[in-house]
Amino acid sequence: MDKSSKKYVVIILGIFLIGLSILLFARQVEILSLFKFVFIRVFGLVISLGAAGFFIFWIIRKFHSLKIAAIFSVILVGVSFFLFMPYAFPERLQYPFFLKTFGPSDGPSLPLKNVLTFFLKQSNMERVSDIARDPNDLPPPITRISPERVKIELETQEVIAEMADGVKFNYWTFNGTVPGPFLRVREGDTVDLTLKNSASSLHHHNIDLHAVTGPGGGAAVTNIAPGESKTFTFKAINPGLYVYHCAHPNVATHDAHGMYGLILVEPKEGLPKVDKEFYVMQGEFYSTGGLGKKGLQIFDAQKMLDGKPEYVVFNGRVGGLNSKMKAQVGEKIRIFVGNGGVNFISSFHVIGEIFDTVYPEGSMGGAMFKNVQTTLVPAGGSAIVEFDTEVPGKYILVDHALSRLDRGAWGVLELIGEPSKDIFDGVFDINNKSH
Ligand SMILES: [Cu+2]
Repeated sequence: MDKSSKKYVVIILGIFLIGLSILLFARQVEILSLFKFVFIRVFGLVISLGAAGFFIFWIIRKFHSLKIAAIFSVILVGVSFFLFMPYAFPERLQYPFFLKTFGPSDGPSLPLKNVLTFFLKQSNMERVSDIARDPNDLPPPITRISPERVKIELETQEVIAEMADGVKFNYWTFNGTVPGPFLRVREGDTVDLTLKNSASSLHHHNIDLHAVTGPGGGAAVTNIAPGESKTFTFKAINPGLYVYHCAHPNVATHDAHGMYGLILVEPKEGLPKVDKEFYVMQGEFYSTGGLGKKGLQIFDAQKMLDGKPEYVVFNGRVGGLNSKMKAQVGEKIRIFVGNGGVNFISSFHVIGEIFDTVYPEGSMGGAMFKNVQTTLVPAGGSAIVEFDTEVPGKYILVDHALSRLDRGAWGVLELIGEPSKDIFDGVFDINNKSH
């Protein structure tokens, strides 16, 4: 190898090593990992075309003039770029790049401008210490006997909070928690709902309440840019437990960031009295980093399309219900259960309890189920379960598609009181911490 050939080899090797170092570094820094797909493709393209051009130039130069060799090389590189560049660069500046989908509206890509703004401003973005809505946080039963005009105000907020220890997510929320507030109205009420989008948001939002009869469940008339607010009015004509969620395109992307909650339309005659009510909502979260990967996680649209969440949790985070659900033995319990999805159906079950009554799919006025072990909560649906409590101890709420426990889909209800040895008697294994 002559001296000039050695020089070229060193230059090409150098470029290769620099590229490799950037790639390895990019894996550690989230913002750079956004560009790894583009970077790999463009880097590969430039290297291969450059090498091909140089090779053709070298071959032709051996038998022809410098001028002909140069012209042929430029033609080759030009034609190659013409053919390959449309595939190497994204059509629109969206993240993730190259994602092609066929929904009724925009796909799950996020505007690249918002992604970059997020990373530039994320240090100033609001931090929420506990993203989980307290399962005890719901309004008391409605006691009035006539319909009224009710005002509801909600604010869409984009925040950063922990999914698990050290695992951070950019949540999009109603009022800064997942799920959003539990809304409670009476059948026949007329509701003026005002939705405000926080000025610090990076995305448009809206609200679709399944309790609404009308276009988009309200979504069609509540699209709001950051800083805007809109009001619309609906009459709650059907009793039931309904999901509300953001339905701004891409709907699945907004829901998979945590934008959902429940609205109860109590029947005219009210619900039977219970001693304690809880508010629990399941949801899935899709991150590029695998289960348990620490740091600020990037939303993974491909995993969402594939239905492969990293986290399946109750009330927005791993352990979102823990140490919060307590009742006395003898109390009658009602749990309002919702499922924000976006892909899974929940097989809701409380280990060690039997649901005395289930309002299947949150329906009211029809047949109720009695003595149920596990009930289905569809994506974008609900269920109400009621049960008497007889035996003290820890009762674990699960999605009985049990591998989801390891992704976070469990919570603990603690019953405090005197043992009822006629119903349950035995010696606990002191090494087993699950009771
Ligand atoms: Cu939204």
